[in-house]
Amino acid sequence: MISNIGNQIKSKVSDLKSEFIYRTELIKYAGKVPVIEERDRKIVDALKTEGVYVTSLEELDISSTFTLLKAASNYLSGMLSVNRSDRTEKLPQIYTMTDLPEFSQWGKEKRLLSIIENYIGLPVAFHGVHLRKDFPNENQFGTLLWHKDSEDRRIVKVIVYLSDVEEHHGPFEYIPLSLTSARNLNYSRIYYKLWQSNYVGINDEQVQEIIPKKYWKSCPGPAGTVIFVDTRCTLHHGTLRTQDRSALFFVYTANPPQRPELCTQYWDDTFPKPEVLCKA
Ligand SMILES: O=C(O)CCC(=O)C(=O)O
Ligand SMILES: [Fe+2]
Repeated sequence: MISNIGNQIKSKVSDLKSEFIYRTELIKYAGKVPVIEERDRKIVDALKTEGVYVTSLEELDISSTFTLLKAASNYLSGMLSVNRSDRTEKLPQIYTMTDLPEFSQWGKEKRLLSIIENYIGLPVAFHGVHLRKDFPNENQFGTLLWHKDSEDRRIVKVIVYLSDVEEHHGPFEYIPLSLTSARNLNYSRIYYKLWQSNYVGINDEQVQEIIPKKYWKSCPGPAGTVIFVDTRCTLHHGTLRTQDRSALFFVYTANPPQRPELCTQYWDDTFPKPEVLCKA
């Protein structure tokens, strides 16, 4: 009992220490973030106020986009078109593309890194990229449940839709930061429910009790839609779908992140690598 309390105190002290170091680093680094173009400022501002910014590959105009899309469509054609598993919960098909230069070069484009560094406020780490196909499901589980990611204090995911995403393809959906920020009463109510779920996530009905559906923001869009989102601070999920959805997920945190052990999944063998996909 006493040793349990002792451990809790130790862990609290260590949390406070790491929070203090984080805040000090933020202040030290404040004047050192890279200069960004005026047109990119709105992405950083939206991440701070809304938690999300939706744009397109065309608007972003990154030079290696063509190479990225060509490689992505090549590998996509080798992925399952249907998930024939007998399970009632059809898991997404996820491939780790991080070792392939066509993917990682896009993810490491200086302009992208600068935008993300301005938002995170510290030197950033690009952890990797997943190519992901999500299948129809009838019930919410996994990332179909509302949740917050936990790799770091701020996490940026850049999601690129590779197919048109309408309501029935299950778009990414989120709740604007202002409705769940620490200053809002909803914050602790949501937090309590997430805690009760053991941080696995909560379903639509549970969220609706706190934040009416009319405030939820769904992000449908044609292939090439790009979503910048802080998945740590923003309550989010993928919506239930009746048709497949394909997308790329690029992942960034501060370097080093708060929980590096959770970031290895973006480059290690947690998910298969594309060698197993037959090239078209
Ligand atoms: O499937 C989605 O749209 C959301 C996935 C998700 O929760 C994430 O990448 O953090
Ligand atoms: Fe997530």
